[in-house]
Amino acid sequence: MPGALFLGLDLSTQSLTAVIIEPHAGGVRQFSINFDRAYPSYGTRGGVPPSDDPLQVRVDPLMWMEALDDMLRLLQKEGLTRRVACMAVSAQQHGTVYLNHRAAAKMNRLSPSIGFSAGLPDIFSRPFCPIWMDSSATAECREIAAAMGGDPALARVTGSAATERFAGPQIRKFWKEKRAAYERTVHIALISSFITSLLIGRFAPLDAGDGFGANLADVRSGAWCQAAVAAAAPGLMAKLPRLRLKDEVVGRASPYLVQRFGFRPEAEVMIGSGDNPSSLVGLGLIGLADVRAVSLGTSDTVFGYMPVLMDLERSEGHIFGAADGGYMVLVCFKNGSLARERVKNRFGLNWDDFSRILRETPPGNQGRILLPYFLPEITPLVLQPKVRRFGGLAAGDAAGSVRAVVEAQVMAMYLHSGWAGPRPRTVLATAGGSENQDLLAVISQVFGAEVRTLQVKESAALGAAVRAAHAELNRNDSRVGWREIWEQVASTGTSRVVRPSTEATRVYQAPGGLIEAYAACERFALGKGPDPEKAIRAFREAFL
Ligand code: XUL
Repeated sequence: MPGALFLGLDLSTQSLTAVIIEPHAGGVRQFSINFDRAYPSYGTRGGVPPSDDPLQVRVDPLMWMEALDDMLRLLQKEGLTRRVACMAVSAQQHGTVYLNHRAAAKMNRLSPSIGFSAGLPDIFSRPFCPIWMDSSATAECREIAAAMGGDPALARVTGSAATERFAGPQIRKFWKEKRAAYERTVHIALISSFITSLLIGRFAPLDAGDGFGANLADVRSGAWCQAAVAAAAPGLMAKLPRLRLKDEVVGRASPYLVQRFGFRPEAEVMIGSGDNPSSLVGLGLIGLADVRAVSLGTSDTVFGYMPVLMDLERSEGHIFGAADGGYMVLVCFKNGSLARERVKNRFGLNWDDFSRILRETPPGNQGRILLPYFLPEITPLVLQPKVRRFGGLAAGDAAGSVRAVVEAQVMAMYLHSGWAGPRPRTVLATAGGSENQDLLAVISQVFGAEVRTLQVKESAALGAAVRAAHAELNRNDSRVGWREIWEQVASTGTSRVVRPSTEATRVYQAPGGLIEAYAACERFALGKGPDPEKAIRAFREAFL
């Protein structure tokens, strides 16, 4: 179809973003809806409703459905929907959506005169969906790990040790606490397969990019693991979506999409995926094992492509599927942009002040260290939020705190991604925080690597659009490679390159450097090591 467009929709924690690409013509169009601003009646802050229990983070799926409706309307108004040849969903990972016996039929026969949320208010067996920020399933993690012979054994099979935010432990908690509602559940989707289901009007399968992040699948065979599924909850296998190892088209635009928003009935829908696996595509990393990505969004993540499945017995980090049937490695930090924002707001700064401070303060922060656990942390696992200061960092020291929060985040990325393969020479930075050149400078100094950003910052939505284009351009077995398609449609160019400084990197990485002192602070906070002040003194003696 001449002038065909490819649509990527990314439902993240705080917003819904659409990216539209037109191969050959070049150019990317982008639209975004921020949940807090657009839907005040849900009372969200940063996309989630406030909760008395910091471990519980649950979101009303009707808000996501309102946003989907509004976004598709907007695209229709712009005259874009009728030109879409294929579309794909990317979504925040791990969140589970619980659907009842009415869901399939109602999705299928939704009247085009009303929106998703007004037409489908009663398809849920659980009104709120636990999302990736929920850390409340620790007891269930322990039970599942025990049933599977311990965390190393579970990680060898499913790619991850038992993880609070993953579907297996979350579903187990639901089964334990709300048995009748669990019995009423006929289908448990992840958010990516749920939104895809809304587009095709029936339950969609789940891809391995998102599906492996559940503690339920066997990452070698690519199928649900009977033992892990049984360890989560009885009768669960029948409620799970079909799992698919690589990208594939899962259906066409539903009659609802055609009539309400003007999509063509032939418009195809690609399998959905998580935001990180989608970013892997959007950054052009499929097939490249020596580049790592750092995504600076609500969560901070470090991830990269992994061609061959390697040693899986770890207690941290994850292995997910990649769009080409290969694998990706990922480490996730919950105290990402929200922690940077807390420090900025606490001192009444704006982002320009924040950047200026990063520029004007020395690498190593003169040995002042902060552990930024404003929220419960995922890596390392810290369930009780608590900000700790070391090396004489005063609570009222604005400049010291700005540098300390960023250094802590980046040193944690460095320390906890060492298992994921050789250290990268290039890091691609993406998502909101990658706009900040001075934050990129810290990444480049700590990693001792060149940091690049691409012009399009929304790599997850872009990746979804590229996945849609890949499906269309590979119709009739034409075998157009991922890299080729990415270069055609998405490589709108590097916007920035930050090169490391050997001297600054030495401050972090040399023996006795700040990374060692930071690691000592972490061990101390986790109850696994002595008071770190000695390590900090040693750092000061060597580097100040
Ligand atoms: C990854 C993770 C987060 C969410 C954020 O494992 O939990 O990065 O995907 O949207």
